[in-house]
Amino acid sequence: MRSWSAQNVPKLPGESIPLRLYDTSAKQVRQTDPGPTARMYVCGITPYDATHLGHANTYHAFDLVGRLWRDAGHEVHYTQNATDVDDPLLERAAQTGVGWQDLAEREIELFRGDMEALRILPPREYVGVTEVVGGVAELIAKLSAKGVTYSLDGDVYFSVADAPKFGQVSGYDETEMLALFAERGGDPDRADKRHPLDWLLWRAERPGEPAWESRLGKGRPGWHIECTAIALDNLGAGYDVAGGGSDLIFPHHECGASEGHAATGEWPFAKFYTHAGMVGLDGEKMSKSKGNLVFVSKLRREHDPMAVRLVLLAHHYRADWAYVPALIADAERRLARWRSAVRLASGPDAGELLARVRERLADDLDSPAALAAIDAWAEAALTGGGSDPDAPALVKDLADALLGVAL
Ligand code: 5CA
Ligand code: ZN
Repeated sequence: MRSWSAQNVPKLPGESIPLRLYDTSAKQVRQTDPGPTARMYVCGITPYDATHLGHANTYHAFDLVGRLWRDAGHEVHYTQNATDVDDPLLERAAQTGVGWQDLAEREIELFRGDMEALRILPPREYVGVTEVVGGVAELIAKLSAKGVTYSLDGDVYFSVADAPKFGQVSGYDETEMLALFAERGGDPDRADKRHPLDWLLWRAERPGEPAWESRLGKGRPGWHIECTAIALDNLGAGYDVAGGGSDLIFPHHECGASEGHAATGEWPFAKFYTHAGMVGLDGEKMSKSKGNLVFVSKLRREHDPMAVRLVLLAHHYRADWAYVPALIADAERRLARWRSAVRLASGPDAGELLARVRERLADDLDSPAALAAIDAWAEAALTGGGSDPDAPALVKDLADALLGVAL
């Protein structure tokens, strides 16, 4: 599918610092160690409702990862999917009387606009699952040939008993796994499964549901395998970062990691499994199914999109937080202060500020501390401190390149 447009990213002077990131699987912050080309896969939207602030928080976090790698001189190979056929999308389409393809297309287009407005750099490949059903079926056939799957009335399951690394991404115990599996699209209670946690790879055609001809017969892919197939196809095994929100730790990334391991023999399938926190409203996780959403499209119509971005930057990416309107008001004030400061003819030397922002972001994306450092520089500049004529332009460039904020 078409991705979205990229803005130019200014090149910054001086030395960058290697990025350290929290790896859910290792339960610690570790240094990323990409080659000349850093490879990242981030799980995309299921396009049945507009982009909410929670989605934006996740894509924003991984946008910072890409920006820091770029600043360190790496090429960034970034791939994202869109789950453009799945049960929730089909259900919403049926409820609203809109064709499921039209619904997906409309919401993906809105998502592209939201991402562009927030200046989130686009993936090199933006892949709809419906574009790659044949390839996903090939991967499932490969898993079957390795003896890790079984069929149930034409559906194909991955047998968790044949996943020796299962549990290593999430670190969850079986009770927790069973609860989350049921909550997040799994079917622990289906009769005749060998184990309640066996997960669906292929769903045979059902009356009234979309289905594709494939070497597995007519049907459609299960959820987790789509991301394994798309990542493998575009990035290859052992890629640097698999990303998403923390609701994807289990079962999605757990199952995907075992699929990748079974298919390629490589472990870990991704070097880092990194997760953004959940954004909520009124004390609950923001989700399409609960309907408690703050839409990016609405916020960015009513406020400067750069203020929306500053709301995200004001929270550490791994924190869970709740949206309240005071956040956008604070962000607008900050944006106005920064803009006034970079329009001055001079300011305090910004070399130290650049080093500080790089250092804070390289430490597991400590964006709140990076904002505080820029606040302090802006305050000093606006109160008449400093006489460096190059400083305002450098601050403008660093906010753009490292934080994606256009001043
Ligand atoms: N299509 C699948 C991934 S393959 C999916 O989870 N789609 S989604 O539309 O439900 O979510 C898209 C991305 O936003 C995922 O990375 C998810 O973890 C993240 N996300 C969803 N809700 C929130 C939230 N309330 N806060 C933060 N991130 C969220
Ligand atoms: Zn995914």
